[in-house]
Amino acid sequence: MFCEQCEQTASGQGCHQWGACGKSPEVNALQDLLIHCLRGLSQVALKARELGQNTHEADVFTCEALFATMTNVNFSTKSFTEYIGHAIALRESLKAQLQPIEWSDLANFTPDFEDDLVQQGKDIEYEFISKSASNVDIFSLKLTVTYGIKGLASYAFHAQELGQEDDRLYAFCHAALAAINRQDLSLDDWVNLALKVGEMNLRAMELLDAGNTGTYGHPTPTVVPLNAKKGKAILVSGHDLKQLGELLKQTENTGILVYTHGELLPAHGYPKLKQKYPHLYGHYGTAWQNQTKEFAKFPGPILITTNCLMPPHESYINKLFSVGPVGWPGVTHLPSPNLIPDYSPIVQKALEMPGFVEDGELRQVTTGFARNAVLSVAGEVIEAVKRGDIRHFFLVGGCDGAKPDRNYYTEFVEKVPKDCVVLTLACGKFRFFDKELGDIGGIPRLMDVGQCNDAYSAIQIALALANAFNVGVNQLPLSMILSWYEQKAVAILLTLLYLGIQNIRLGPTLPAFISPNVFKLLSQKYNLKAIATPDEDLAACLG
Ligand code: SF4
Ligand code: SF3
Repeated sequence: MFCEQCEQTASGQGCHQWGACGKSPEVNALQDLLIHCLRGLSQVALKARELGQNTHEADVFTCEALFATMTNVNFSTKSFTEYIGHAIALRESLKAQLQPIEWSDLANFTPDFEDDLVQQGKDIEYEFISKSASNVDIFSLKLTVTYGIKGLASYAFHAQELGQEDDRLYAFCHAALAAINRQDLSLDDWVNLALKVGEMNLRAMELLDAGNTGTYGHPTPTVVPLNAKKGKAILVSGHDLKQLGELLKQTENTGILVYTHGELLPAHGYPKLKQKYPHLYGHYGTAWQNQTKEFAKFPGPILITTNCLMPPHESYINKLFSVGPVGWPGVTHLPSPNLIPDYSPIVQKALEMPGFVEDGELRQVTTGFARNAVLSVAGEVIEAVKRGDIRHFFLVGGCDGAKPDRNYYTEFVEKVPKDCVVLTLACGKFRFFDKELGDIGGIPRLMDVGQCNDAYSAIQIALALANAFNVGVNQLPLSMILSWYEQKAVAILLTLLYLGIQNIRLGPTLPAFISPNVFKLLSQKYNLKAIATPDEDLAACLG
């Protein structure tokens, strides 16, 4: 197998024997086969779109299928076999609606479902690598585009669940997928395509922001209990607000309390989730890599809506449920007809399980500092900067992970001087989210902007500040200290580069799929750098 799409890739070079995430070579081969089939589907969908044919089913399916291939989402051979079958069926159904056309080999490729699909996936993977690897830099950019598209597709998938869609996004996903096999594009073309992924990802995050705020209201600063409350309980993990909202609706008046886990913490900031459903009680646990301990202890069923799912232990697998693109053999998957699963098996499980037998010691944290909340105090923030009370802003955001070198981010936040403000987002914040950093004249020194996709909100805050000070974003007293792990972070990084944001510090290690030349190019153009030590980086940012 060959996979180097995430930060924990084996030895920082690529997973070859078995995924460090727990992905088997079989699943990896089926994912590669699925991507290959999606490229063929993309060619046909592009043509169909050009001829005015409705491609909506193929559009949404492409996003979901790409999402399923992201790190820590789906580990089920059965699920990928079904996705492959569906990709071919959708492609053929689109073709059938068009006049006869001479299709390419890619658009005609159909795996032999009677034969070993895993071996066919391995053959496809070998062919792709051997055709592309002769030019290391172009290969690097092809992978960057592929991984960025996966992140973009995941956000587009969530946005459409909330009724927000843009045909340009779907058309771009198909165009980029169809381009991956092209041999005629130059290095510059590939760099531009990677930046285009960033541009389109900004649109995807904008749509998702519109979906989230349009459906659940603008987040407001909200105190969230971190302790347990006596009673039956359900835990919801992942990123999907729509599925959390549906589960809350279906658990109303059952007496069951619902807890968020991981990237769903910011859900508490949305008025139409927290205020509408008082049984959305609190947040349980920390970042994804601690789930094997945290899930084992949780006394109720657990719903996984997206990444990051780790290989479940036998001790708790039977209380896990998955929806959407998520899958693990042996975990109960709830089908989603019209995007809304029937959550009664989870309710039933919660009622059977003990729940929390006593209240835990009160601990809490505040979330909900999305763009509306921050910009509502923009005047005070600007005055505080002008008076010199606030010297600098740090956006310390991104993914968490198990490696000890991620302690950099905790140490960085601890060492941020008292006259500086830290904005944070995504699951990396769990290293420091409950630290009491105090405030500067009533403005909190640590503000949780939200999930990884709320990078959109952070961008809007930065643009508004730049506008207020009449400078460009790069001239603001703002430094971005980012941590990456999976492909959503790749998409967000490409968005920031597309926006021309300079001086980003990236860690804990640089992506294995970025070749030295491509990194050199990005550092020359954007001054993108690897993190050093918290002291060195702080000194450089404040200097
Ligand atoms: Fe390895 Fe990451 Fe790929 Fe998993 S997703 S196989 S850990 S590179
Ligand atoms: Fe975290 Fe997986 Fe990336 Fe949404 S939940 S940021 S790692």
